[in-house]
Amino acid sequence: MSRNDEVAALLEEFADLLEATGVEYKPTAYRRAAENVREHAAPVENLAGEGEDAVAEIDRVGDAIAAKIVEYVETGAIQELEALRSELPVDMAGLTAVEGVGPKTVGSLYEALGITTLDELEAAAEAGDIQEVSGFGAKTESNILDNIPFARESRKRTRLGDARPVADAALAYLADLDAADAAEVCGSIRRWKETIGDIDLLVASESREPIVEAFTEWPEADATIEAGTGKASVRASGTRVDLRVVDPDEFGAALQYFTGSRAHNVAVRNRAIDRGLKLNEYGLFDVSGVDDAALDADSDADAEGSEDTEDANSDGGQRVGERVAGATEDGVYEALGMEPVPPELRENNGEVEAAAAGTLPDLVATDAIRGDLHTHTDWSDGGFTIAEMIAAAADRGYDYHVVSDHAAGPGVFGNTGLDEAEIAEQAEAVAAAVAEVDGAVAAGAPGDEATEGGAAVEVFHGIEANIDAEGAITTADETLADLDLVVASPHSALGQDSDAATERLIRAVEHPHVDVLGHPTGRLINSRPGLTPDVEAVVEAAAAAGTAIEVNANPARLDADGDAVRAAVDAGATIAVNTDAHAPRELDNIRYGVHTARRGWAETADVLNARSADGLREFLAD
Ligand code: DGT
Ligand code: CA
Ligand code: CA
Ligand code: ZN
Repeated sequence: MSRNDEVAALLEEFADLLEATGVEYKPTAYRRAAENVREHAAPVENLAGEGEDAVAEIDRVGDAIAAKIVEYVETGAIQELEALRSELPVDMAGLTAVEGVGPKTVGSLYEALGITTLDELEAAAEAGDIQEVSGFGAKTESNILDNIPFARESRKRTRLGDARPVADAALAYLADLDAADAAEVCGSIRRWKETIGDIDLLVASESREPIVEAFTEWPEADATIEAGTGKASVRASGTRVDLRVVDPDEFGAALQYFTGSRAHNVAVRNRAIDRGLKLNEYGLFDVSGVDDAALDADSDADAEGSEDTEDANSDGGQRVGERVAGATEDGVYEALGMEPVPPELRENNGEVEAAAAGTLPDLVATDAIRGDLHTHTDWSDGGFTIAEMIAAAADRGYDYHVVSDHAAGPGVFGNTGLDEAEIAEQAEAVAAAVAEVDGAVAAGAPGDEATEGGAAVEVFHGIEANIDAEGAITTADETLADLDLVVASPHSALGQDSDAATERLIRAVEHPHVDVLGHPTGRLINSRPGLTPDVEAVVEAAAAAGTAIEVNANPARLDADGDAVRAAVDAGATIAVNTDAHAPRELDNIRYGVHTARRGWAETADVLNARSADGLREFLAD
């Protein structure tokens, strides 16, 4: 965690506690300041060294917050925050993991009933104490009770977006060690699953001890869980990180094995057996000349403890027969007559057969993305100006960028959403920002001079409109018609039943002005289940209507998920991968969306924003 991240987290905690104690407006100010501190290029401790005025130079950081930041950097604590913490000694993260429970509810329930933990919340709800608190009713109480198991369950697995940066940091550290020949992440994180149980890392090296020792000394590790011969586990950022060190000539086989999934591995291993081969974490072996007794001695490659047999002389027959592959992972697949299988597909959902037939999809890659179709600015709930967001898109070398702030409507907080007059006003502001930002041009006619060289980012004015509970779009048609692009998303009534959700989303994708269905279910990973529509029916309607299905790349959402993308691609629908960025740095989240689309077998040709600006225009014109 950088110092800026650390201060931002404190300001966010501050905001939650203020909100819990019933303070108005201030929490929003603290959250916006947090966002800007996190994003700020200069280290906050340097600014603090220069004094409060320097800190207050950060956008949306006023004098009061600047003073608190200086206090923190100088003393290691903020008095007022400490006081709030002792006034409200609650497990905020645990309690707010329950859908429908926000900081304010946490504050009220602490004051009335002294609830500080999830267990206490559950006990109080079961005892019927919550419905007695003013402002709460029997309905709220039963909702809380219903949502507690999900909240508890969800806190066991780490979201990909939280784990991936930890894995990347560990990988960079290990790859840099002199004794490491090669290093890779494996397990569910290499498959880009939306949540992960633990992080798995693999290193190839002739000398295991120095690698294991260096790993336990990794500065970002909070504790060592265990350390043995050739393997170790540490805890970092609340997640378990497993390391295995293997011989370089066995690295490919180990990588294939430890990437999983188990179901994929079973299918691949069966293919090996059919060909008189034996596949395990040590290699691929030709066992046609080996007698059955030797094979039976270790036939269960899955046996618990088999990993401990590392010495070639006491490997219990794991390295039996003639080695035909194992140094590289591609070599393992090729020796089995298969195309190498991209990790995202390894769930035994047809990829083994496709790889054998040579028909694996040409998956979309992150560098194929040419622009973001769903981004926010400070005109709604984003933290940055239109010009700042356009400049960030230009910096990334995108061909185009869509400004799509929230329209007013159900589920959009307070007055953060734009009404029709404000949308018209914003059109002028977008034009002004385009004129101001170097390397930006207005979304022009095809063949626009500035875009021909490919250097400029074409800016489209869009909107994120709201789909109400019945599937109507809550912004006027005339306004929608004037916009370059309309993303329509559900933000309210996310607990409605499946039939209603299906009808709602079908009606939305069939709306003539809707171009993209944004975060179709509205789920938040580990915190809100979201809508549960009949996915096939929705994607078929989208394909027929020419409306794209969004993969929202915000790692809290990843919505549509891989399974829904697969259904959409099978139905012939178009996919859009968007970050929904509220800050420049969030444009980087695009990779989470792309890898989710890959889990859904999406090819480059399926993805709307992998097309040229002209291709995008053509889609929008239809
Ligand atoms: P996770 O951590 O729960 O998100 O899921 P994974 O897939 O990362 O599972 P993990 O960490 O238990 O093991 C990593 C990979 O190693 C797993 O995907 C497949 C492989 N593996 C581990 N143990 C076994 C086993 O007993 N049998 C088989 N076939 N594969 C295993
Ligand atoms: Ca794992
Ligand atoms: Ca593991
Ligand atoms: Zn949204």
